Amino acid sequence: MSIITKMIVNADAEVRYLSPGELDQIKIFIKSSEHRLHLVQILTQSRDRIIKQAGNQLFQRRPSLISPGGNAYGNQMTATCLRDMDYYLRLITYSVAAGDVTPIQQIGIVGVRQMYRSLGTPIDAVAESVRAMKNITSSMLSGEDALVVGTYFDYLINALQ
Ligand SMILES: CCC1=C(C)/C(=C/C2=NC(=C\c3[nH]c(/C=C4\NC(=O)[C@H](C)[C@H]4CC)c(C)c3CCC(=O)O)/C(CCC(=O)O)=C2C)NC1=O
Repeated sequence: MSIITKMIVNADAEVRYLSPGELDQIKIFIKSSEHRLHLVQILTQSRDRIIKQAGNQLFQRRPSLISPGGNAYGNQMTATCLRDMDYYLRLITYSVAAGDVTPIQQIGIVGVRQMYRSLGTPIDAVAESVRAMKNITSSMLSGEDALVVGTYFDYLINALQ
C-alpha cells in the first residue's frame, strides 16, 4: 500500500475529503518519487553484492549457524538463508518505492516469529543479517540516501527483534 492509498483508506473510513495536511503529504511524496525510484534502482542493481557480503559477515560473526547442527548448515540451507535475505531486501525496495512500511509489514512480518520458531531459525540472527545488509547498503549511498533507506531497514530490524 502506498502512502496515498493509505490516506484514501483513512479518509474514506471517516467519510471525509482529504485534508490540506494530507494533500501536503501527497505533494511531498510525489516530489520525492524520482529520488526514491533512483534508490530502488541502486538496491536492485546491487542486490547480489549486498546479500553476498552481508551473508559473509553474518556467518563470520556466527559460525555456529553454518556448523553441523546450525540452522543454515549445508549448501542447501545456506542458500535458503541467503534467499530469505534476498526476500527481505526485495521487500525493502517495495517500501522505498511506496514510501510506506506496509509492504514489509504485510508480506514480511505478519506471522514471521511463529514461522521461524517452527523452522528452528534463530530470529535474532535473521535480524542481524538485515542489519548487515543495512550497513553495506549505507556504505554505498550518500548520507542522506542512507537515511531514507535506513528507515525501512530499521523498521524491519525492530520487528524481527
Ligand atoms: C517474502 C516473505 C517470506 C519469508 C520471509 C519467507 C521465509 C522462509 N524461510 C524459510 C526457511 C529457511 N529460512 C532460513 C534462514 C536462515 N537460517 C539461519 O540460520 C539464518 C539466521 C537465516 C538466514 C539469514 C533457513 C536456513 C531455512 C530452511 C530451514 C529448513 O528447511 O529447515 C521458509 C520455509 C519454506 C522454505 O524453505 O522456503 C520460509 C517460508 N518466505 C516468504 O515467502
